[in-house]
Amino acid sequence: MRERWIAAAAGIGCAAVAVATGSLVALATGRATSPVVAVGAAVVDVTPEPVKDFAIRMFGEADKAALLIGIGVLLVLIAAGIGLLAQRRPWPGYIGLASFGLLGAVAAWGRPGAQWWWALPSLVGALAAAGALWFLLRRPLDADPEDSVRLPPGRRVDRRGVLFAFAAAGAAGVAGVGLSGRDGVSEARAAIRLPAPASPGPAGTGLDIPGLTPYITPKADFYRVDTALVIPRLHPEDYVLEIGGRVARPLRLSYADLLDRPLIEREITLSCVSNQVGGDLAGNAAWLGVPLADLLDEARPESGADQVVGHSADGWTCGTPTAVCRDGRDAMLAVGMNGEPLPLERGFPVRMIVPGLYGYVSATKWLVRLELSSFDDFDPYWVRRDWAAEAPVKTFSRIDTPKPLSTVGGGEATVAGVAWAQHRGIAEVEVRVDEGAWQTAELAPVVSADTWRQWRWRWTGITPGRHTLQVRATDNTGQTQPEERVPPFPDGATGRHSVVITAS
Ligand SMILES: Nc1nc2c(c(=O)[nH]1)N[C@H]1C(S)=C(S)[C@@H](COP(=O)(O)O)O[C@H]1N2
Ligand SMILES: [Mo]
Repeated sequence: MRERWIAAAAGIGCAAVAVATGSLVALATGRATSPVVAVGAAVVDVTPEPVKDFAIRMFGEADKAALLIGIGVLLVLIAAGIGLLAQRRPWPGYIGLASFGLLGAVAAWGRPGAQWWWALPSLVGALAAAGALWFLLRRPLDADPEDSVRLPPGRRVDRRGVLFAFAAAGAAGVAGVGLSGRDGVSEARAAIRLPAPASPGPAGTGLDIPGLTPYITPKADFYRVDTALVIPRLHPEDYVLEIGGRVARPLRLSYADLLDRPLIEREITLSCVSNQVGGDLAGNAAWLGVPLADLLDEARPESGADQVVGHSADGWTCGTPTAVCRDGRDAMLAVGMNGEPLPLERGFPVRMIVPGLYGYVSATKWLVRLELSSFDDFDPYWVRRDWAAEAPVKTFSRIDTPKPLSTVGGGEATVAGVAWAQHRGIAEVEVRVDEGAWQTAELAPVVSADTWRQWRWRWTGITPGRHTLQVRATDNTGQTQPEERVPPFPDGATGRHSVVITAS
């Protein structure tokens, strides 16, 4: 029994050496990703839509951590199996480790924009693990026989050797942590002084009601949705944005070139197509950036180039109608959010923002290339997974307070929430209690049609018992939110949010 534990631990020790060495090599080479992350990213890309949807609902923003932990657990189990195999004969152990290395290498090669050397972390990691296994199998016979696994050809694996393998993996891990902070990206971001906008936007103010979503979303509370298992770290000094494809005049702009241009600052609400009725995948921020229409005018798109494809540094892609980018709305390449340089997880140094469209068709983070193409010629990441190619935001309204299933006392309450219909604007919000008549809510002032609007309604004469509050919004084109509930797939949810409370 005890021999088996040592053999399993030996396998896990070899895998630890592989992962730590592979991650170290990845960090040393710069752009290549660590083997576990490469495999994780490949899993994300091939996971069928319903499973991904389930994972997001189940784990929320912890979905990436859950995936990496899942891969880690699987890795430990397989490694333990390899250790047990090697206990009988060494070569199945070596074959197991080699298969691991190949899996990682193939996953890394499959990444968009992969170079041949992206396979190096996995291959070097597998070699290191094989070295560790060889070392474990050749431990001398004079080790404490109590703690050793006797092997048929007269060799043994002992506990000291296994501990040594873990120590080696730990050392490589510590070296990796040391290297990972060294790319200078965080320091470079902290040193950036953003220029004042040439065109500052009007600043909205919000209602201040306990439980109501604030008008401007602080960065820490802003929802985050992306496929990046590790956040791309782009150094602003090396940063180059290419504008190419079907244009008469391709452009190349550095980060400094972008900051040198006249910047606009606008409050714009961004929302995700995956948002459910009543959900919180939306946020409102002051974005500072370069007007996209000016850049497109300079690049001169060909007449048939009806799609602007945004390419992220990690290979994710996004398609926006060229006409929408040039119709006068504040589409921009954002460099700032709420008065500071874009946070790393928001797409530092440059992301796209287009008011009125869901994030997956407009808001490329870690933007490195804009490619003029056509909807006929190119399907971006989510469109390849059957989401709609064009996705203007649908009108939403949400009750933030009172909270579902809460108790309100005293016969009176303030009902409040937010509503959004970016670029059309919210004209009216109405609330009703149970099946009663719709009551008009008071709206907070807004600066443009591109932000959400807070609203409140004073509920008086509440009778004791259970009540259902329901909300609906009407946009500035006169369309009222439909009652019919449709799920987010493929172009955004509809339906009215309601909240059940108890009055005492
Ligand atoms: N590079 C990259 N950009 C991306 C995504 C992504 O997966 N990768 N997701 C998009 C989606 S679906 C949304 S809703 C917004 C979310 O932006 P946020 O994370 O800053 O809120 O980013 C968009 N930009
Ligand atoms: Mo999204």
